[in-house]
Order: sequence, then C-alpha cells, then structure tokens
Amino acid sequence: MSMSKIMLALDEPRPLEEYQGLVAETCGLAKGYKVGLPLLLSIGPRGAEKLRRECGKAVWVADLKLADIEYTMKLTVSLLGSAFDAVIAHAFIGADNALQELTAVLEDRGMLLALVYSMSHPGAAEVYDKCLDYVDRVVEKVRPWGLVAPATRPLIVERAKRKYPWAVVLSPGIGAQGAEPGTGACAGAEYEIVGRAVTAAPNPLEALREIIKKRNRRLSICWRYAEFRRTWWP
Ligand code: BMP
Repeated sequence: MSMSKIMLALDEPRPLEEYQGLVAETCGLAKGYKVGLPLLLSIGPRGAEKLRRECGKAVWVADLKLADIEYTMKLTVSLLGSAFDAVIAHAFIGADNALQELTAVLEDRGMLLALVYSMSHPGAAEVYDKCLDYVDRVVEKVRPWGLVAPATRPLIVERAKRKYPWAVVLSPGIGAQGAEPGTGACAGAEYEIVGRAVTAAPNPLEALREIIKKRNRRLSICWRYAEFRRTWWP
C-alpha cells in the first residue's frame, strides 16, 4: 500500500497574494497543488507561475479537464506557461487524434498527463462508472502518468490501482463532498485531493493538519486490517 499525500485544490478566484500566503504556509504539508479553471482564468498562467514559486518542491497540476480534438487541446496547453508538472484531461475522448497527441505535446513541454478515470459526484455513476471498461481501453493505450478516481467511491480507486499499479492515482471528494480523509489513500491513491475543507476553513493550516491527522489514523487502521488479512487469509 502506498504512502499517501495531500494535494490541495485551489479553485475559488481570490487575490493572488492570498493564495501565495496559503501556498507558502502549507508547503511541505501539502505535497501537491491542483489549480482549477476558475482560479487559472482569474490569475492567468503568469499568476500560476508566481504561485508555484511559493512551493517549487510540490507537484503542480493544471486541472483543465480537457475534452477536445487534438488541435484545440494543443493550442490550450501551449498557453500554460511553466507553472505545471501535469495536466488533467478526460479519458472518454479516446486516444487517436486526441489523447495520444496530447501526451506527445505535453512531453515536449516537460509535462505529464493525468486522465479522469471516474468522477466524485453522484452523476458520475450515470455514465462514467458504466463505461469503465471502455475507459480502461483508453488508459491502456495512452498509459498516462496519473488517474483521477473518486474517494467518494473507493471501489473505483481500488480498481484503478489494481489495474494500473504504475499510475499515480489522485483522489478527490475528501471533506466538502463527504469522503473521510484516508478513504482514497486506503483504497490505494497516492494523492488525496482536498479543496474547500482547507481553503474555506477559517484557519486553513489548522484544517490541513487536522485532515492529515485523520488520514493517518484511518491509514493505520486499514494497513493493520490489510496485514491481518494477509497473515490469516493468505
Ligand atoms: P473540494 O474538496 O472542495 O470538493 O474540491 C475537489 C476538487 O477536485 C475540485 O477542484 C474539483 O474540481 C476536483 N474534482 C472533483 O471534485 N471530482 C472529480 O471527480 C474530479 C475533480 O478534479
């Protein structure tokens, strides 16, 4: 089972200086930052570069949730600047003339691709979860660096990790969407994505520390359980 890390989701448009303070204060406790479209549209790629300077050692992900033809996606990522290590795209658009070309253009720019495996909101059960076999074919073809899978439905995180042990699994849904800290990690996710539970808290640093404590508590229980099962039901 992997050692899990927290990735902070920064979405709400606020003054850049406010986020610079938040990133500086959480750097080290948070091992990654995911910048959502609302914030990226508000601070722009140059703002994102400034934000990154507050915590260069973290993994920075642009959550663009791309779902377009090759041509348009290439244009989009060409405007990203140098703030990001990885970009998120939807898997359902398929590999040919889409994700394969996106992977290549990201590689040229020194970035990695993360694909949405399924989503954390209830509506994802209507389509995404029903198509996982198809999504699997795309993942096998594209072999992305990362997969986004919902902590709100940990069985899907388990499925992603079981099928693709080489992929870095990013798991949203902790806190504001109801999943308990550690749920994604216990299912095998490398990163648990946490947004509002930290960013909207009166004291974000304290909230982050509390989430890490809860995550560690849950992890130690699920690890002990896994060890118990391994020992007694080999
Ligand atoms: P919050 O913890 O505030 O609910 O934020 C979750 C973050 O993860 C948001 O940036 C959201 O866009 C993203 N996300 C999600 O919630 N569910 C998904 O399935 C995929 C996501 O990227």
